[in-house]
Amino acid sequence: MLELWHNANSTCSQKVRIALAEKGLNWTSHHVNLRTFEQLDAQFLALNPAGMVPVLRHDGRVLRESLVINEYLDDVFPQPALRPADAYARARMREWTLYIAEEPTWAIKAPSYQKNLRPVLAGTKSAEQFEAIAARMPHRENARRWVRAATDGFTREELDVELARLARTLDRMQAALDEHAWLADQTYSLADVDMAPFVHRLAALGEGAMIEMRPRVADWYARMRARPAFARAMGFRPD
Ligand SMILES: N[C@@H](CCC(=O)N[C@@H](CS)C(=O)NCC(=O)O)C(=O)O
Repeated sequence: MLELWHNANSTCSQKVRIALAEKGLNWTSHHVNLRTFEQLDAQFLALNPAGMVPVLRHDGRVLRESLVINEYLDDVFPQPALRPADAYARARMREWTLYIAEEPTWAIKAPSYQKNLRPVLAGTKSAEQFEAIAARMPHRENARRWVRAATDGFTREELDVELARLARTLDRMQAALDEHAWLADQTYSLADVDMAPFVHRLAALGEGAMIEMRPRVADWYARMRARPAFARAMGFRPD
């Protein structure tokens, strides 16, 4: 039995939902409401002490970290393959998935928090109350960003620094897509699966021009959106 603790709008959860959908797997949803801090409940922290989604449980065994979960899914459910057969291309795919976990995953947070979180949080509590909630968040850097979004908000300059990081990611994609049809190779892989939610989020944040000005990336994004697995994963809504 496959169970996923996740959130509809979390990019890292979307990565795993795309992989599950590509493989046509059935799974049980445990939707974690990040706005009401269900990720900080003792029950959830017992599953992931980092207080973050996604978490996968497969036949009672727990896994965290979206990039690890997606490789695991491809190991256990090998069809259709989401990793290139060739060892070099597979290593290139891992370069991408690691880079995605380290760079766009973090760069997207400030612009996302500013646009999506700030309007619902700002003014609802005092700075001390927000600090008290953030004190419970195990990931200190994430807690700092969250308080910032809830209180003063990010400055234009700070947001531009993060958008410049994301622009470099798109440049890197454009260069890779000049070489082959998909990010790691001629074949679709976990590199594409893991990247898709971040490009989609940029578009949702009103930064679609960043995508459109890079034709190979725009074409890749159109091909991603055309995949039924992408629509299914992104369209997930909790009951
Ligand atoms: N490295 C982790 C990052 C997971 C992550 O950043 N999750 C976010 C949602 S996209 C989260 O759970 N945030 C909880 C919070 O903001 O308190 C992974 O890839 O699984």
